[in-house]
Amino acid sequence: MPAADLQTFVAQLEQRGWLKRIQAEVDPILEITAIADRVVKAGGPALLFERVKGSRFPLLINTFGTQQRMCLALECNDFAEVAARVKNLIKPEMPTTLMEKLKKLPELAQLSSLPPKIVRRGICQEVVHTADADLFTLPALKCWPEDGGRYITLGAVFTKHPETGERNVGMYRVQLFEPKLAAMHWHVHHDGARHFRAYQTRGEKMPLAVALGGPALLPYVATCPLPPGIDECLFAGFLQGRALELVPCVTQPDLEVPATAEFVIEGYIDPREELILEGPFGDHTGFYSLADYYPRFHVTAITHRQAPLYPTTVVGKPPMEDYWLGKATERIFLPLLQMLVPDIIDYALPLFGCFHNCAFVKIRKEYPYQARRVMHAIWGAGQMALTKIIVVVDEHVDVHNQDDVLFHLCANIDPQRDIEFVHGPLDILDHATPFCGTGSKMGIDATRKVPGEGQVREWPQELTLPAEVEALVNRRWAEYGL
Ligand SMILES: Cc1cc2nc3c(=O)[nH]c(=O)nc-3n(C[C@H](O)[C@H](O)[C@H](O)COP(=O)(O)O)c2cc1C
Ligand SMILES: [Mn+2]
Repeated sequence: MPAADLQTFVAQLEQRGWLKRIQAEVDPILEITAIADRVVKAGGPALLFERVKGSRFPLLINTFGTQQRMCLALECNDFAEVAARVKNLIKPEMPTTLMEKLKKLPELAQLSSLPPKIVRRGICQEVVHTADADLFTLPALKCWPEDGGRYITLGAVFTKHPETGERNVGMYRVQLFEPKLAAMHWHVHHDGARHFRAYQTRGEKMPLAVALGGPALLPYVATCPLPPGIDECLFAGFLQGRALELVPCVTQPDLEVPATAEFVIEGYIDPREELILEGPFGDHTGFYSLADYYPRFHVTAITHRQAPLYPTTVVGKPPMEDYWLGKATERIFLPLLQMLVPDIIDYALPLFGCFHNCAFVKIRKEYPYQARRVMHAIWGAGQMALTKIIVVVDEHVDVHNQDDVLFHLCANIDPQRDIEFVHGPLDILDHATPFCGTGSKMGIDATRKVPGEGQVREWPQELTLPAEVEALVNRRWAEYGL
C-alpha cells in the first residue's frame, strides 16, 4: 500500500537515495525557489530543508519531481498500470459463469471497503492551536519576486456541498495575509468554487480545511480532474487499495480531514464578506497570474502532528514538480476520456503547453470530419474543455513525439480549411485571453484528408520502407561496415 503518511513516504524516498537533507539555513523568500527550480529541471532528488529561516518546521519540496517518485507515491511500476485499474472500474467485464462470479467476489468486497472511514483520533491533531494559531509560523514560500505575498502551494482543500453533503478535495493555493487571514484561490470552474456559490446562495458561512501531508497520494488526488460530485477521498481509497482515514476537525466539526496529515488549517469563509485582492503569483504558465478578487479564509485552528514536516512546491516555467502530477493524470485519466470520446486512441499534453495550452490527440479516422467531432467533444469534456489548442493526428503518429506531431501538422493541413476556431471557457491562468477565463480555442485537423472534407485531389502515401527490407538491413548491418 502507498505510504499512509508523509513521513513514511519520506523514509521510503530516503531508503532509495531519492531524498536529500539540507542543513544549511535557507530563506523561504525566493531562495528555495531558485534551488528547487535547478534541482527539478535536472531531474534531481526530493529536498528536505531542515532549517528554514523564520520557522521551526522543516520544509519538503520536489517530492513528486520525477516519474519514479510519482510512481512510488501511487505504488505502481508505471502509470499505465493504474490506468488499467481505472478502466476495469468503469468498464467492468460481466462475469458469465459461476466460477467467474466467485472470482469477482473479493474484488467487489474490496470496492465496498474503499469509501473514507471516519476515525476518532488522528496524529494530525497531536498539537492544536486555536486562539494562538498563526499562519506565519509556517515556512510558507514567496516563490517569485512579484508575488503578492507568501503562499501555501501544496494544500489539499476540503469542502462539502451545503445541501448534498458531497465532499470535495482540490489543490488550490492559499495566500497568507494575517496570522488568521488568508485568501482561497479556487478557479470559477473548479469544485471548491461551485461549493462556495452554493453557500453564497444560502447566505451561510462555509467551513473549510486545508490539509498538508497525509497519505502519499493525497496531493495527487487533490489535483485530479474528477467529475463534480465524485469524492476525491473515495478515489484515493481506490488508488491505495484501502479506505482513507479521516478525523473530524477540531473547530469545524462538519468537516473531516486526513488523520495522518502533517498540518491542518481549519477555518471558514463568510460569503457575505467582501473579497480580497489575491496575487499576483508566478504560475504554471511561466508568467505571473494577475491579481484578482477571491474569498477571505478565516483561520479558526492550526493543528499538527508532533514534529511535522511542511510540504510545498514551486510552479513556474516547465518542467516543474507539477509536470509529474499532470503526467500521472494524463495517463491515468485516458480511460475516462475515452469513455466520453471513444474515438481517442491516445493523447499527450506536451510539456511546453503547460497542461491547458495544447493537446495532441490520436484517432483512427473512419469518416470525414471525425477530427472535428473529436475536438468539439474534448471542448465539452470536464477540465479538458479548457484546452486552448487541439491537434488531431492519425493512428500511425506518435503523440508523445513532438517532432512527429509537428511534421504531420505542417505537412497535412490546408490552413484555411483545416483549422477550427470556437469560443468558450478557458483556463483562468491563461493571460492571452481577452477576458479572464474566456476566449477562443483552436483545433487543427492534421489527419490525412478523405473524400467529403474538401480535398479534390488524390492524397499521397507517406514514405515508409517495407518491413522485410528493414529486417534484411538489420541482419546485414555488420557487413556494410558502417
Ligand atoms: C501545484 C498546483 C497548484 C494548483 N493551484 C490551483 C489554484 O490555486 N486554484 C485552482 O483552482 N486550481 C489549482 N490547481 C489545479 C487544481 O488542483 C485541479 O484542477 C483540480 O482538479 C481541481 O479539483 P476540483 O475539480 O475538485 O476542483 C493547482 C494544481 C497544482 C498541481
Ligand atoms: Mn472535485
